[in-house]
Amino acid sequence: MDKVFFYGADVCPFAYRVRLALSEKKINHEYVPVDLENKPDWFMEISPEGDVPILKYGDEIVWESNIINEFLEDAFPDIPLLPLNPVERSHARILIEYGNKKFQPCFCDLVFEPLESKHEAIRVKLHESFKYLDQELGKRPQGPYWLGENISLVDLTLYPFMEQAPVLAHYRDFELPGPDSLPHLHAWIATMKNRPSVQENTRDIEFYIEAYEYFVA
Ligand SMILES: N[C@@H](CCC(=O)N[C@@H](CS)C(=O)NCC(=O)O)C(=O)O
Repeated sequence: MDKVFFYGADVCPFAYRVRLALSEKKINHEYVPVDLENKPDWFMEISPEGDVPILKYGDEIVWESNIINEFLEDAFPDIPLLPLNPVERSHARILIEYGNKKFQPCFCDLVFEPLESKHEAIRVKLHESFKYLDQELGKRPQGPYWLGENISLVDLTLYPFMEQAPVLAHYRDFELPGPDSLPHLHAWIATMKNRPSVQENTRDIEFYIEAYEYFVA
């Protein structure tokens, strides 16, 4: 089998998606942490956008967190993280698409927007997005994961931002509403926190607060 190298950074929520997939699929790999504040030349040579995460499979490079996770799904199908039924697969991808195109850009806008005068409008949008996720999850009462009893790429795509959300309270005055307001989301977050893949890779909020200084500067 071709050797798998994973280039990431513990602070990066996109890299976290891939760490979770590697762990869930029990893929033997070598993790190479990259210092984002001082990216080495060898890394810039292999990373098309200068971003983590990057996966090296044999001599080939794969990039973009969700594309990497889909690649892992194709190359290592033994422990699946997408449903086998094509319709259910497409529905999973619609949720992933929402996470990528609506929820996560809003989260990142709040992190990266330097003008305080613009923060309130983004906070409102982000609250709406968390509410939308909670309502969507509520329509899937079978649980405990997004697609039912099995963890999937949907969980892995969204969870890293849940773990890092308290950073927004520290830097951007954004409080994640509690279980009264987001009951389904909080129940799912609690389930994820117990997952061995999360426990192997989780970092505490103090770590994120310090590491995010680089992003919010
Ligand atoms: N769309 C990319 C986003 C990756 C991304 O933004 N990575 C950040 C770290 S979280 C990065 O490497 N930034 C380069 C830098 O900080 O110079 C993905 O999903 O993989």
